[in-house]
Amino acid sequence: MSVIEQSLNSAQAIELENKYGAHNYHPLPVVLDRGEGVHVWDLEGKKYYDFLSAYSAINQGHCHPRIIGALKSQAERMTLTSRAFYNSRLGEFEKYACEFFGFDKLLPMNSGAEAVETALKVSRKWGYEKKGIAENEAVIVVCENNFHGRTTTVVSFSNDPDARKNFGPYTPGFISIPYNDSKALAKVLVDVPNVVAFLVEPIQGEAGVFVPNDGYLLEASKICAANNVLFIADEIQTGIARTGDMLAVEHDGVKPDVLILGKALSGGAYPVSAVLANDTVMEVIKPGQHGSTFGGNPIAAAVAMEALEVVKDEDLANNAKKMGELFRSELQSFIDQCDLVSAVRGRGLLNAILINDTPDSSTAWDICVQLKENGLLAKPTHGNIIRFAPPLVITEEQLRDCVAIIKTTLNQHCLSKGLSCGNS
Ligand code: IF1
Repeated sequence: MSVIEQSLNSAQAIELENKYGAHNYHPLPVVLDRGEGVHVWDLEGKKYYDFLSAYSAINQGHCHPRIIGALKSQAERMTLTSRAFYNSRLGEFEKYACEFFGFDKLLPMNSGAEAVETALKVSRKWGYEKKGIAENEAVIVVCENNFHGRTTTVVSFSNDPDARKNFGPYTPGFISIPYNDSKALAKVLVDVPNVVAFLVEPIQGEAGVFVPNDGYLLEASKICAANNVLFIADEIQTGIARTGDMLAVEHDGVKPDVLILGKALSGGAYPVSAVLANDTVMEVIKPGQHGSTFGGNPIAAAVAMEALEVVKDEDLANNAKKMGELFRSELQSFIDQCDLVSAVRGRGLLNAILINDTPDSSTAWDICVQLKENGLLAKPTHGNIIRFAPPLVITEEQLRDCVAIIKTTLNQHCLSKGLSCGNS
């Protein structure tokens, strides 16, 4: 019997992962086996609302028929050629995505971190060959509390001890400034020579869904332009309609010099990431200077085109905007009467609540375990923050059902702790 057909129960599946898998995660105790739309089922057949969407990779909903159809038909035709040869889908995808986002060129990769690394390399090379920075002197400005992936260069500029500690020696050439502070950006570009780029998340997801002030991204992009510094937007988590616009930078009317995409670029059906830029930047990359075995493979191209088409056809950005407004207003009225939760924040369907307890408390975790019991899956980030990010295909009826589950769960927790809470 093939491994896939083995019928495990959840406890057995968890035991296998604990015994044979590296312990680089601490998952919620649930074993997911099937997904469709906003729902997932565990091995015992229990149904849940998915309020994490695989960290915003499943914006189009689990197993979207059009995306799976594209995956299947391409997989039966040609899976991988390497870039030693052309393939029949890549050019079509590159054209489609460049026109979709308004750039001259696209460099295809696989994981988000690979795309971030690609953007860093292209920016450095542009700095040496176009801006005239002395070799090995390029500096890239990043924001405190950033999350851009887990490769050793990327964690070199993280200030999260868990992400960074004992992974040195670290890659030099990065300087951190406070997030949401355009004056700090202006100052660092005066004080620090050789800056080639500014890398920023339009909303800081992992840090706890920190939404910057309106106008911050626009101000930052103007400061970069005035100093001949590339503005790099990491839209791996905030992009592809998650925040109510196709790209989160659109909220400020910003067009980045370098755009990084991943996650929902494929609808979560296949690892696809990409860096987009205009010719003046992308032309610094010549044959043999960058690449990857799977980067730009025919399946990735076919799946990503269909995934983007679905976002457009189903108007997911507008649904995210509307459902997000409903979600935050519903929770705000509840929070106003609840001691347990101090705030709800976010944009579109990237939201989070702040639990009124210390980050090292187990309160947020305990609430997520209770949410699971009540049929909704979410995960804490940084201890006392719970991120809520359902697939963007969620209907108003489903969203109201989920708000009711969240309110009931918070009430249950309040009751168990003798706290006063909102109406149910
Ligand atoms: C984990 C976080 C989210 C990202 C941004 C690049 C990447 C990510 C803005 C790298 C990836 C994932 C990674 C995953 C959990 C998740 C995450 F909690 F880590 F930070 F979403 F917030 N830029 N985020 O959010 O993309 O290489 O993973 O494809 O590593 O635990 P990747």
